[in-house]
Amino acid sequence: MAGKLIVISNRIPSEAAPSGGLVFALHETLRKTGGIWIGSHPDIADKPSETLSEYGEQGEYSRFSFTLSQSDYEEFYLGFSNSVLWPVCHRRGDLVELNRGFEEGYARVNARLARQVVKVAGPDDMIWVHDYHFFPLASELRKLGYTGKIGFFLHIPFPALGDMGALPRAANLPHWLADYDLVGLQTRADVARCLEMFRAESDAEFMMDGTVKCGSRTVAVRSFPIGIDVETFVKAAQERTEQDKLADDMAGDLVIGVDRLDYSKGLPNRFRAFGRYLETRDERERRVSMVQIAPPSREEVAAYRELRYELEELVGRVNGEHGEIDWTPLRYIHRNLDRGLLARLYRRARVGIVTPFADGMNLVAKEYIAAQDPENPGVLVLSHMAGAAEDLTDALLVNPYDIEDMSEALKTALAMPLDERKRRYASCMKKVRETDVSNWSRKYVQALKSCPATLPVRSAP
Ligand code: GDG
Repeated sequence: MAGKLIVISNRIPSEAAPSGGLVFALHETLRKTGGIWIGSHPDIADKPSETLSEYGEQGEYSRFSFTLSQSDYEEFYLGFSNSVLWPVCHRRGDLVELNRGFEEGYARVNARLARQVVKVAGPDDMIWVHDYHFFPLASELRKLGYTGKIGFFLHIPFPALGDMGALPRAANLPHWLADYDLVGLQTRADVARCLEMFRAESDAEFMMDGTVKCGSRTVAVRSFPIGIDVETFVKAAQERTEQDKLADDMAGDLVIGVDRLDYSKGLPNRFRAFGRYLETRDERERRVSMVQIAPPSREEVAAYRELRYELEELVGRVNGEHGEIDWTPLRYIHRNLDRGLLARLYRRARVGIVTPFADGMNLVAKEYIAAQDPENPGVLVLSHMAGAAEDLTDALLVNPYDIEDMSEALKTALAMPLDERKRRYASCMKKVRETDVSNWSRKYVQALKSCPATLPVRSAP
């Protein structure tokens, strides 16, 4: 590559060797190519600077951060990103909170970030922007005359045209996206929704090579299904520590769920389905317990707080109705657990349950598969609405709105014979390996590199 790679994401790890899927993959990519990683500083500043600052340990590549003020945090991060774009992309228009301040904050932070980025980016560099916090960043960079290649990757679902109606008029997704050279999405279904959006634009033309021409700009829209760092996870799941004796002591079979506490993840219906399963099971069968790890997330947003109360009530109800003196069927942990322990819990669990209403990919589904013992694997029960269902077609696919369907799938999974479990595991594991996160970043960077250069501005002045 002639120039350097510049990665921009909301979060940036401060440590020299970060662990964990996406962060690890971006770190490895940058280590190989050299370049810059830019992300927001965790501290709030009174007056955000116009220039980036060095952040954390500098190694084979540079790390820079930008700071947010309190109003940036409230309007750009909690507001427009997480109370407008997140619900719209996850089909929850009812949870959208519109507020002119949110729009202004989003525009202000993106415009300032573009001014900061052009100070470190040259025309031969490639900029790779991550996620919904930065949809308009390419437009802002183009306004400043930046002519280099800019790619975007959306980690969450691309919204349906109908759901975009809940966005304020200032949110001009087609024009924001046309200023990128490559728009990467998780699944083929996301690509179809994105193209449908462009089809509704009067100035968009569809080219023979699959790209979309908008004014003088040409943008490619392709899917790049993300995955996990498979080998590290396989190893972590096999390790044993003193602490794990606890997991072995848990009587009966285990069903595991691991999700940030987010309304897109379908947790209340999952708990109801487990309650329904307990109601219908034969008392003489082995006891089955569900462990749900749900670390806190975005608690400053009202919808997240309300979900927490709803879950606490449901856990109480399920345990009250079905628990015994010596058995708590539903164990709910509202804390962040160690990653190694998670991997080992996945391996111990007969069933992994992942039931979002909408999810860009869902890495937990892939982690559960990677953690299994190939000789005696557990079964993944997976919502057909998670992006991962496009890859993992041999999981037990369920409808997350259908409590009975999920409860029956739990029963099927728990009773599944070994040969069928092995067959389904082998098929899913093949996909998990194919989409390993290092392949994902390599393929994306390669595709961005091969995009032909087009004019930097959308339309002639
Ligand atoms: C977004 C998209 C897309 C969870 N609890 C703990 C913990 N986790 C880890 C999991 C997994 C990660 O967090 C969650 O990743 P997901 O993919 O499931 O979901 P989002 O956070 O919503 O991520 C999603 C992803 O971006 C990547 O593109 O797949 O669709 O929404 O790795 O294991 N990790 C630790 N303790 C916990 O308690 N250590």
